[in-house]
Amino acid sequence: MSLAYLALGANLGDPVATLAAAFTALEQLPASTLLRRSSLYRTAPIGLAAQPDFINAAASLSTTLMPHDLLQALQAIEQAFGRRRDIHNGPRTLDLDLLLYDTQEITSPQLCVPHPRLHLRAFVLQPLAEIAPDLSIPGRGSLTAWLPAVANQRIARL
Ligand code: PH2
Ligand code: MG
Ligand code: MG
Repeated sequence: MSLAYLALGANLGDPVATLAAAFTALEQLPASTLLRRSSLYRTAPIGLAAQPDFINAAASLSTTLMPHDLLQALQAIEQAFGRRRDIHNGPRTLDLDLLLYDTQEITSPQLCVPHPRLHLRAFVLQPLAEIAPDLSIPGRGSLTAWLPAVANQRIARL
């Protein structure tokens, strides 16, 4: 069994309903158990400012899926929610990112774990800290140590 952490995000359509439905889809992943889900957070868009606020959340999963198989399963859920080819950092109906997989460091064309920007984003750090306050990020140290650096990024728990 491995322990994986995921980020959920949406800013098109009805993002609150989408994230609720996405959690249900995560509960139904094969060979996996959804362990924890964070609250939902309304967050300022990062990267491309001229788009709606995002709703973000985090989840933890115990799974026997290998990282690339888990990634494929997450992408299948994104597709089922109508995800189209994206503008980089642009608006999306549902984004499911694999943040961490045990303590593995993975760099492949499809997948980078830990997610290379997770420690720079309040919309990832804060939901993650809610469900795993003692988490450490391989190569980057304690999760909560990164929170002060993103205190200027707008985020509000719903
Ligand atoms: N996702 C992005 C780019 N910018 N900003 C917020 N607030 N939340 C996101 O999930 C997000 C973003 C690309 O995946
Ligand atoms: Mg993504
Ligand atoms: Mg993303």
